[in-house]
Amino acid sequence: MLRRTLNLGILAHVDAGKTTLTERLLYEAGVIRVLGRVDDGTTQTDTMALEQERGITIKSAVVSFELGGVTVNLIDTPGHPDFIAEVERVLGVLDGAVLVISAVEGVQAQTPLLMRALQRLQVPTLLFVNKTDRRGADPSRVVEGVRERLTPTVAPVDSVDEVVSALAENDEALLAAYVDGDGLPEEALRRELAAQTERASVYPAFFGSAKTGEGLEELTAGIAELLPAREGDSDGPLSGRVFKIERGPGGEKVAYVRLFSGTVHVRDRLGENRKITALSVFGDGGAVPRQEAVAGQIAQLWGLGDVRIGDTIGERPPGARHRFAPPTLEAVVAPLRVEDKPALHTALTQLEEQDPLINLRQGDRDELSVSLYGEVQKEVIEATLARDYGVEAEFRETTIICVERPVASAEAVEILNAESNPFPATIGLRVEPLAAGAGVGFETAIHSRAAPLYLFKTFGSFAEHMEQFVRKALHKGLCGWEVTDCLVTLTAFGYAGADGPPSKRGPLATSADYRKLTGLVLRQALEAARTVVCEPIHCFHVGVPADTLGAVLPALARLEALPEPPSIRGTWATVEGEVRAARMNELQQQLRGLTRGEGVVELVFDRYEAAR
Ligand SMILES: Nc1nc2c(ncn2[C@@H]2O[C@H](COP(=O)(O)OP(=O)(O)OP(=O)(O)O)[C@@H](O)[C@H]2O)c(=O)[nH]1
Ligand SMILES: [Mg+2]
Repeated sequence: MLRRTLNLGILAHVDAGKTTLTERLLYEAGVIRVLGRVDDGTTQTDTMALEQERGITIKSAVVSFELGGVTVNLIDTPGHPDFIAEVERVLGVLDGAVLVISAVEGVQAQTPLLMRALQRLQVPTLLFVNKTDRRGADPSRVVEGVRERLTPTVAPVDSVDEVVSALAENDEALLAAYVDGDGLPEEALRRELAAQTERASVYPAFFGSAKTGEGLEELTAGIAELLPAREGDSDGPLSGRVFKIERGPGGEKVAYVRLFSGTVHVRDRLGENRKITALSVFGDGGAVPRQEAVAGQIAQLWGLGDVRIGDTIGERPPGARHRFAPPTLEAVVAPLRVEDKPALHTALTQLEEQDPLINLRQGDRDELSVSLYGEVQKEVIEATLARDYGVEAEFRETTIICVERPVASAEAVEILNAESNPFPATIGLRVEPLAAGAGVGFETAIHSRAAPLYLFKTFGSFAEHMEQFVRKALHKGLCGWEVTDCLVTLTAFGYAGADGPPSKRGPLATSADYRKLTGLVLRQALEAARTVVCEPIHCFHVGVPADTLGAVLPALARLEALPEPPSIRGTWATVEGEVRAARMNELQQQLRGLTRGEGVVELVFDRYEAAR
């Protein structure tokens, strides 16, 4: 029998109460008899020892409960910005989301970032204003903040007028009917609310406390009525996405896959070195061993050898992907004992499978380095190496990762048989600067007949390979940094003997020839265009005891941070502004010293800017 599934992400700024809410939903659904607490390290989703000790979520985790004939897979995500990559991977597998906002703190640094991602991907989303039991909770002020900073179409469900006015933003006829007539029947209003929520054009808001359970009944009803549970096409072509990888107790790899279409069975082959040896499906409270998993479900698969996070199973799933800014820091990792070097390499390789953005690389002097979002992530990797792999390692000083942007447009061509061209092919590439933050685009301006079909079969596959070669070549720009924010166009292409009779053909270029020639030509184009090195700039939000402001503000000035005027509420002051990533570490350290350890700082990447 087929059941409908709702894959539901819980997202929020750090500490807003995602894990507590997840626990509460499981409790209300009868999956657990005793309510665990984050502060005691007893929740269902913060299961890693490190999560329990620190009281923060580090990895996304899946749990499941039944709600009116629908299997709801809840994905609890971390809120700390150092673990934003976990959120990024989860975004691609959701049918819906709950964005949690604290009723005391309101919209926080990470909230708009998450909301923008949900909006861009058009994920149907409910807002949950949590912690209404706490002193200082002010739900209507929070709704105002949401309206100003997140979306004008927030619909607080406890106010019919506000719901109607949010719905009317997208449907004027509705407002007319409401104002002219005797109001709308509640049933019609609910249907319209569900329809607009599914289109992500309106965002219903609920209020309550994950801690006390207040308001949970309404939220649960909202999840059941307003979010779209799906019944996928299990007879369709296989299509799924790997969004999480973990190691089982015996060190074996477990891949979490969301299936969008089709069915997988135990013993299915999903490619070379990839035979499913066992699988579990989320449902009935947790992951249950099964023989098959179908469209809509989340399954754990064993036996997929070299699988990596983000991999596609079968056909590429529908929908766009969202990428947050990549890590802006890097650090060299070295073992304390020299003989641990191979073990360190193995351990980091495994951690990279679970988090490719750490981008493990071996430097000039055989040093291993990784990319990082921040200090907490660094501490977590260090602790994981020691605990799970028995490798004591230390991180050298953290440095920033810059990018390069082309300054002007330029084109370069290497013609077949020219003296400067060691490869039996012709390639021309044009590089044009794009707006900051646009990323890399690739186009081909050549005729499809020019493609070397002896190698790539179709024009599409040829273009895909050329794009890969270009992207690879862009990894290292003129100053050694990744080149970004540019459009690269393939303007000329040819290979030996493309036109002549077979007997007259010279050596045919190999795939490796095309790759190397792409690198050569791209470099020439970049040299002509010139590049500028850009460094990461972060927004900071600092909270300090008001009596320390006199020391904090001059310190910010010394760090070249650009603070806005502080705002003071009672004994607490907050300051926002910008700081170069290169000075983030000092900012965090100095703040601790200047505020008796009470100061808190949040940093969110904002943009790259020409380095000074
Ligand atoms: N008073 C009150 N406290 C809450 C509520 N929800 C969560 N908390 C507390 O807030 C703190 C953070 O809760 P978590 O559930 O860990 O928050 P989180 O969003 O999962 O945090 P991260 O996963 O680290 O981003 C804990 O001390 C909780 O006990 C609530 O509704 N009321
Ligand atoms: Mg949590």
